[in-house]
Amino acid sequence: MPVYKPTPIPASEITPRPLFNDRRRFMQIAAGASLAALLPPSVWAADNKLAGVKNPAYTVPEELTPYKDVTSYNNFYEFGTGKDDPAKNAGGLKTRPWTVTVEGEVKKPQVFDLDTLMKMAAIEERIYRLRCVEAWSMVVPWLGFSLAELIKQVQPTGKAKFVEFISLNDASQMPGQQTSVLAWPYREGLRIDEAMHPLTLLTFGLYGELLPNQNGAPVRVVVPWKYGFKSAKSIVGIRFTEQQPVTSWMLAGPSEYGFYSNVNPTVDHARWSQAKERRIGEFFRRKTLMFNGYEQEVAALYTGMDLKANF
Ligand SMILES: Nc1nc2c(c(=O)[nH]1)N[C@H]1C(S)=C(S)[C@@H](COP(=O)(O)O)O[C@H]1N2
Ligand SMILES: [Mo]
Repeated sequence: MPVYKPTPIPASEITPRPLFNDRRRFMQIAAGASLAALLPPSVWAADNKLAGVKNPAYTVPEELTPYKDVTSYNNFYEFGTGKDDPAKNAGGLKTRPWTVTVEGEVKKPQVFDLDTLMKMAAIEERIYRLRCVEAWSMVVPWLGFSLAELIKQVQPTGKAKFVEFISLNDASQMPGQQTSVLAWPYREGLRIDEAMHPLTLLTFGLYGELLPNQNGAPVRVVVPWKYGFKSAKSIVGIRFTEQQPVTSWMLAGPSEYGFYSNVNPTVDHARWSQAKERRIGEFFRRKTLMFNGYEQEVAALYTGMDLKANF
């Protein structure tokens, strides 16, 4: 499977981190003053901003999780297993140039470069809950468009029953890949109707800017009714298959991480209850909602299915 191995990148080519990662905080500091006037042109050009039109159909009534928490408390095992490892270790990830290879059971297989991909449809801002299998959750203003836009363009064949997502495999940039804590590359998958569901977001940014590396730059999926690990980061491949893909987490713990992994307060994880969760920044735990609160939208995908057996 050498297809996704990128050419090694010399350290000299690694883009420096932008000077102002926390744009909101900077705006507060600059309150009243014109931001552009305060910044030399080179710094302004290095800004990672990404515009998205708010889509009022996709929002939740809860408060947003602060930017600082969204970008400093992460799971991204390619950069280490600690929650603060991705923010510490992902700074050097080279996210341009970047391509996503779309292949398998499609009439129009294609290698998209990132810029082409980002222009495929209008970027929207959607506020989604994301709940980790470890019973914490966040509310994040993501930027992207429905993955369905891409799927329609490549035209799946009649045999395409599943979609597999393959993350970057490059131990020279991803120190966590020097250990075998997971089977690399990180692989995830969805049934094709789940992948086509309008909620499934091909995601390029959050909080008005391009994805920080620790959140899966330059492109990831966000599947808000499933446990967080289904939302694969730093994707380089999307493959359409007839057979259900075997994911990295299924290999790591077949009894603990199923293919579906829908958020479900009535089906416990093998080692802990899933009935409640802690919203990052809150003290009291809240009840976990069926399908993470997206029951109205997605329950029909699972009509007649035993969700205990298909965990
Ligand atoms: N490639 C890759 N994608 C990944 C992971 C990972 O380790 N590697 N972790 C997953 C898990 S367990 C969660 S909860 C979410 C976290 O996304 P966030 O850091 O943007 O909140 O990313 C998911 N995507
Ligand atoms: Mo997670």
